Amino acid sequence: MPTPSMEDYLERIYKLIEEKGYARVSDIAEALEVHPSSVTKMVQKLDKKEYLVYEKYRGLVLTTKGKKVGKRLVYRHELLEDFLDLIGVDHTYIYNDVEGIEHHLSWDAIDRIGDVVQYFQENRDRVDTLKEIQKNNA
Ligand SMILES: [Mn+2]
Repeated sequence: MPTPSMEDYLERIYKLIEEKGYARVSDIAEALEVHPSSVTKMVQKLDKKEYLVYEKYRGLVLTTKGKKVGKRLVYRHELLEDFLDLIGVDHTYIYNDVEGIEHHLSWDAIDRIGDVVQYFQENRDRVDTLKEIQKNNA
């Protein structure tokens, strides 16, 4: 099981590769707001754990295991953003809230939240009903 910090890196690397086709140490450092030397250290650790293959001058490539985990982590982040959005959380809080909770939920909880998101997405009247409750509670 990757640590929260490893998860942040894998999530970011997966997204960078998805968006740009590659992930350089400098890109990762910028995206995570950390020093490039920290990135190099973590990338070596992820290499040792077989999430990626890192060659100093050729960059890094996710392994099958790294891709699988990265994809799941990006999905988890996006699902939690959708969830907080659906339940009406102010957009200015959503990103930081997700960063705060994403590493601390079981995959069971993630899947159950997935059910709730589906429940609302399948019938937008349900969102209106929730908004009605929230209006009365405000
Ligand atoms: Mn995240």
